[in-house]
Amino acid sequence: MSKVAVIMGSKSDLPVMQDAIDILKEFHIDVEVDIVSAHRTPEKLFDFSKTAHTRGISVIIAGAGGAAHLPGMVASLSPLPVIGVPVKSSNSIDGWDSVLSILQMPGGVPVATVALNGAKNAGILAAQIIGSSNEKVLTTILNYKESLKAKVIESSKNL
Ligand code: RP5
Repeated sequence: MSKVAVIMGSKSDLPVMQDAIDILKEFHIDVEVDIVSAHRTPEKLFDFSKTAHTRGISVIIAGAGGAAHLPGMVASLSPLPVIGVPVKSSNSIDGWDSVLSILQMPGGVPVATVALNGAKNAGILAAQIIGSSNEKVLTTILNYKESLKAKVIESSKNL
């Protein structure tokens, strides 16, 4: 079964990144969680990125704030799809620094960037990537979409 790695630059990113972990667990997808700092543990970043695809991981979700180099550097080293989560951290000016650091990648090295603090969508996107070649996960996503629709229909009934 495919696994998703959820990594973040600091433990302080965990309250935001927990949304990705929670939705992946709700979808019954295996998750590996770790702290990998581009600036404080560059050797760990290198080792993680070079070996992730050899350990059954299919998608990497990487969250960081401020001068958020983690997702881009992981994408530069790993053959796996990388989803970047810009985090509005304590050292972020207003969140735009995190967004642009992750979003504005050079040609050839994509990072699929979600909204500021958008870890839940990162988890859903990772599941959709796995679901494109896994019938069971695809069914889970279809059911999730149905549940979103049912919630809206239910709330409009109760107005
Ligand atoms: C970034 O700096 C981390 O991803 C985090 O968002 C931010 C602040 O880190 P701490 O100082 O809280 O460890 O590299």
